[in-house]
Amino acid sequence: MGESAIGVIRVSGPGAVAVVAPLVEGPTALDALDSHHLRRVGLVHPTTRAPLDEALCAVMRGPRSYTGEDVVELSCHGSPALLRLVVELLLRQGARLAAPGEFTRRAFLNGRLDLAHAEAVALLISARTERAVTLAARALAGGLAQRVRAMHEALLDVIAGLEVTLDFPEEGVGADVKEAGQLIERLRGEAARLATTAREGRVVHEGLTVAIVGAPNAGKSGLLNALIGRERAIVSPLPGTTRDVVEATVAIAGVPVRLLDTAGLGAARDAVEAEGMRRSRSAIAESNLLILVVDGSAPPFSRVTAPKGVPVITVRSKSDLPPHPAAAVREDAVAVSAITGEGLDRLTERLAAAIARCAGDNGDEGAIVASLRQLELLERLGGLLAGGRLALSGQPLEVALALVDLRGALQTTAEILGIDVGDAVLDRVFSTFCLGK
Ligand SMILES: Nc1nc2c(ncn2[C@@H]2O[C@H](COP(=O)(O)OP(=O)(O)OP(=O)(O)O)[C@@H](O)[C@H]2O)c(=O)[nH]1
Ligand SMILES: [Mg+2]
Repeated sequence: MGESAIGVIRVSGPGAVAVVAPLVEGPTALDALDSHHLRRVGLVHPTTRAPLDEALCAVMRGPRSYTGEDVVELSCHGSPALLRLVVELLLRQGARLAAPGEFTRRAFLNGRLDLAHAEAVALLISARTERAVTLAARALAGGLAQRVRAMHEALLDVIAGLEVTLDFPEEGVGADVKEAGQLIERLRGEAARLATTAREGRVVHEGLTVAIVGAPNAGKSGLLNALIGRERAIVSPLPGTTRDVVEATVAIAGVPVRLLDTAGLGAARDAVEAEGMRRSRSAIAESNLLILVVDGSAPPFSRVTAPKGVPVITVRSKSDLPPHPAAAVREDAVAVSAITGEGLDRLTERLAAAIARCAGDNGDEGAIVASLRQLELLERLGGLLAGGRLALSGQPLEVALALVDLRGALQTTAEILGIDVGDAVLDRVFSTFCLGK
């Protein structure tokens, strides 16, 4: 909590008006305030009646409120001390502090929004780039929920049809098994597509980690500074300058990218350098992509090996200096000078292309973002539908077996939408919310 222009205190529940009323000065009867109107009120200490603040007060009577309950919001001035005092006085009147996400949890329990919608609220609040905001706003508008609800309905129909087929095999009633198989195959494709775009959406939302690695003195810290446009890391002609990992975040292709400048890798001369190199190796291990910096103006140095499957972009640094005759730099290396800025654009383009391979580059047409919970469920859904499809295409047909998978798939779509989910799921969803939402 810090100083701000205003600070909003939100009270929700059947007793909201009664809890706030003793703090409101004079003749303004909170009870008589019109719902959904802002009113300027004097706030006073409930027993001494000493003035505390002039605030704007809104009463929003349930069920037409965020939580579906009576809600009172006080927009006070943003002094942390004042806000703490007002909250304390409200607690003495019988309120209690809300748990993280409790307002949204109540909204969900009161049927004001579905679970996918509630999760979209959390995604929107934690979005860090414009592109992440676009995806979360689409989730809030029901992008994912609509598509999953359509699958849920289709599954209900096909399961009902297949159950009839199973019960009356001779009568030609119920679902046509071949058609049902085709429908399930279509749903499987849809689930797989949703899972893929949701996985890409999570990259846009959470961002990527990129370590800048190479030999001591290769120009790594200079490159970090040039990429972010400020002197974040110490640059010096002494090899072994960087010891701790230095972090900075930039947005590339709409994705938040955490750049890690690391200690140069080589033969350590003392224990501190050895610890620095150990940190470099763990930075490499947690990275999605590496920038390998090779000094083209110096003789070749020990090579850095990237973990399997992690893409590497090689940079030939210090391109403003004449190349060293023995320097061994890959053909496809990007020549960059941190001093003149040459090659920085090309490097950013290469980074953007590599990031697009993880985050999708379909111009966000139809792209979605989902919570981790939803993503896991989408992947499970695809697997169950594939199982159901397989059971219906075999000889002999195994309709009963297919139904086991399809009922699982139906249950999974219900869980994504938050129909019939238990407290454990709700705890998991709402614990990721910030306080006060
Ligand atoms: N001419 C030229 N010199 C550079 C460039 N980039 C870095 N240098 C110089 O190279 C030296 C090492 O640069 P750093 O960025 O500190 O190298 P580093 O890879 O971070 O080194 P360690 O942290 O010691 O591993 C410094 O003297 C820099 O001024 C460049 O693009 N051109
Ligand atoms: Mg350095």
